Amino acid sequence: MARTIETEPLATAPAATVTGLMAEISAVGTDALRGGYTRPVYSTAELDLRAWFTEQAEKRGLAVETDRNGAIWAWWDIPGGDRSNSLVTGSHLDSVPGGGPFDGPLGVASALVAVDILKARMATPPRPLAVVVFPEEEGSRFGVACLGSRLLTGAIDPDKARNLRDPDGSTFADVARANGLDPRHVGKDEQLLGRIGAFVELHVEQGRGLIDLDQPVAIASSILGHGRWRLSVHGQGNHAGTTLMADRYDPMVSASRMVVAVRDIARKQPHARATVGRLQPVPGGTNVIASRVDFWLDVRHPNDAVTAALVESIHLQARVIAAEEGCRVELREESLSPTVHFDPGLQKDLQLALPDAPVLDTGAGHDAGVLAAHVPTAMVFVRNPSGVSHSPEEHVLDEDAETGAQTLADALHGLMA
Ligand code: HGY
Ligand code: MN
Ligand code: MN
Ligand code: MN
Repeated sequence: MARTIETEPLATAPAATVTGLMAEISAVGTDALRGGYTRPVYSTAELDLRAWFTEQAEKRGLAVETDRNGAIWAWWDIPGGDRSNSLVTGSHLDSVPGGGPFDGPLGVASALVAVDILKARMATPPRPLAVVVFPEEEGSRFGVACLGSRLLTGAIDPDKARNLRDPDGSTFADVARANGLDPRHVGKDEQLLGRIGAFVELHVEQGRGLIDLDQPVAIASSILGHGRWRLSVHGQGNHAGTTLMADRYDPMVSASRMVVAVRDIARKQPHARATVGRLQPVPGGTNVIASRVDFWLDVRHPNDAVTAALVESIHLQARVIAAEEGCRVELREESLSPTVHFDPGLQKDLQLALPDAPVLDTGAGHDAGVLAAHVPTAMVFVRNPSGVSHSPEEHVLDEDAETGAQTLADALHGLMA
């Protein structure tokens, strides 16, 4: 895969700017209640952004197709249209609840501008190039992160995917059908996967690495292994006023003790990250002692065996707490992604093109992490001066955004040689 990468001066200025495209994207899906953006897959906001992306791609003469799993592919074809050994870039448009403006959209906007830059340098690409938008990267609606890329690569069983339910109880099959997919056909797409020669995803950095190194862009080395588990704590639902304190089996108290235990157990393990970001009492009345509390655990560590051991310790401690509180606890794995090391050859190519760019790992999952098990994959990160992500404070400076797109264009250009 090693290729020399020469970059030529631009023939003409790029037609669009990342900042301009990001302004258009950021007008969609603002969340007045939480702040930031809330764009679950197939919500009105995400559908609006899909339409926006399709229009932007068609404006650039790209051939737009939606695959069996709902990912959108915008192709810059070579004469004759053979799409083998294609170069693919892109990211996602869905968000976490109250997310920042750049997580996902920056990679999509930068890919469109990179196409502009490359089109200013060449009439047709020596290799087919596609910009992809993967659905449900955040897993915010159906609970499994990177659902679209997992389906494409066969990393999730199609039946399990079809039966995933969103918080309103709609299944992925129902929602997929309502949005033009045939749920019977979701799943691994060998032919499409076989066309991808390399995948390069640009993403806002979701940490402080580039701030501390005072650099605008970085090349990714690896993604921390991570997983999601659902814990359900069962107690005795009852009346808040008539139930004496001594007569309570309150799952909210148990769950609260368990959340603190998660923090205490993770603190003892260097490099571990463990989070409970979502907790749901059932039925959820102010004057009701809950009968059940569901909460979701996100655990990450560079060593997959340590992740498993951490979850085991947390489960053990949860059972001890439940017993002490007269409750019962169940733990169920919802998704698991092993630690991913990106393609060394591709990484070397990028380092040739970007000699000043540091190499950083990341604790955030990405579709690139899923594809990496099947095709040579790399990531480029763009500085985030807030150092914060999955929050409205997430930020990218205009000049860094343009540098990112230029970097992506140069990297893709070099991979075309
Ligand atoms: O959860 C993650 O790490 C990613 O942002 N989906
Ligand atoms: Mn994210
Ligand atoms: Mn993302
Ligand atoms: Mn992600």
